[in-house]
Amino acid sequence: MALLLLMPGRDMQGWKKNLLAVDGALDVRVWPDTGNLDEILMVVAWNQPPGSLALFPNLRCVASLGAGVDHILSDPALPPGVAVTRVVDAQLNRMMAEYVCLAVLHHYRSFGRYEEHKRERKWVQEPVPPAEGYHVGIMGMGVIGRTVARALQALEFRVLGWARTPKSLPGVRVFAGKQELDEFLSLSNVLVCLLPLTPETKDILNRHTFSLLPRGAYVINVARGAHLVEEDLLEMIRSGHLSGACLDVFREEPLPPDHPFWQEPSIMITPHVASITRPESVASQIVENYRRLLAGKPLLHQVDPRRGY
Ligand code: NDP
Ligand code: OXD
Repeated sequence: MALLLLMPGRDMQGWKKNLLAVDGALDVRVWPDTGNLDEILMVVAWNQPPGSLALFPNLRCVASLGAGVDHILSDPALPPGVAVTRVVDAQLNRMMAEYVCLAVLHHYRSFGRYEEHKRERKWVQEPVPPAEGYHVGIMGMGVIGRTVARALQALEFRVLGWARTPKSLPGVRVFAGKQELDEFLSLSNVLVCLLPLTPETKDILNRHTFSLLPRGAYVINVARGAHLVEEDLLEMIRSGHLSGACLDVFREEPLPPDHPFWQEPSIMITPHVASITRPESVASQIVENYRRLLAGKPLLHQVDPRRGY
């Protein structure tokens, strides 16, 4: 039986080395050198080619290389009944916390304005909003959202959260479900999207959502491009309702060179790097799941396909 790395565009040989460092006896194969298709029990997938997940008659598990599983659950080639797992990793959480804190501070301390002033050789002191009236609202209070909340709290930001189900977190007011979304939005001076992409959350960052944010609010999308209705963001920035956005994910990646976001001065763009899975950090949980599969034991970090995350 074998484990297949199916992650075109990633350093698959590097991943193989890291998996073998955990267990040198593993049969690890690297796409497209699959060998006998019948022997593939588990696939580690990211950007998998269309149709590829249907090639393995004895496939029992598809493991996402990252925290999100939308690319697997939405793949029509995923055979029914195959388990789907994801990565849960302290390093991944920490990197995301760094990125979001940086983006929030960039907005809070007007660094975008200082870049403009420098271009014009202007010595202008921008006001700093009183901390008590400045709330960072996080959509998605999962493993990563909660780590981000703690990092922002360490900087003494007022943090709000929104999740599907109620939860209590020290010092964070968490709103739950559609019925509490409007109030959450009305209080969020910065809106951070850390939701999984599901049919319920697709397009959630839209004109209506933005219109409920306080005037001058800032949007940070580090989840998935399909959460954001791109033309609505541009419209709300151009009308002055939103002060800008920091975007790490896009409907089309890489972002096409003629995309209007490149021209918008108040949109910060990064190329899906907010947090990156490091093979040396997660190899052991992937190997552990492969062993559990062989032993018929429950898997770590298995997602619920009906819930979508
Ligand atoms: P989790 O599965 O741990 O958490 C998901 C959170 O979203 C939960 O709090 C859940 O609520 C909430 N949620 C799900 N659906 C809804 C809904 N319909 N309404 C309200 N809340 C909802 O995910 P992670 O924290 O690990 O990761 C979040 C996402 O971040 C990933 O799916 C991925 O897309 C993205 N990501 C992006 C990276 C990047 O580099 N840009 C890197 C890593 C992740 P509840 O708690 O009630 O279940
Ligand atoms: C992830 C990502 O989901 O990198 O981990 O986007």
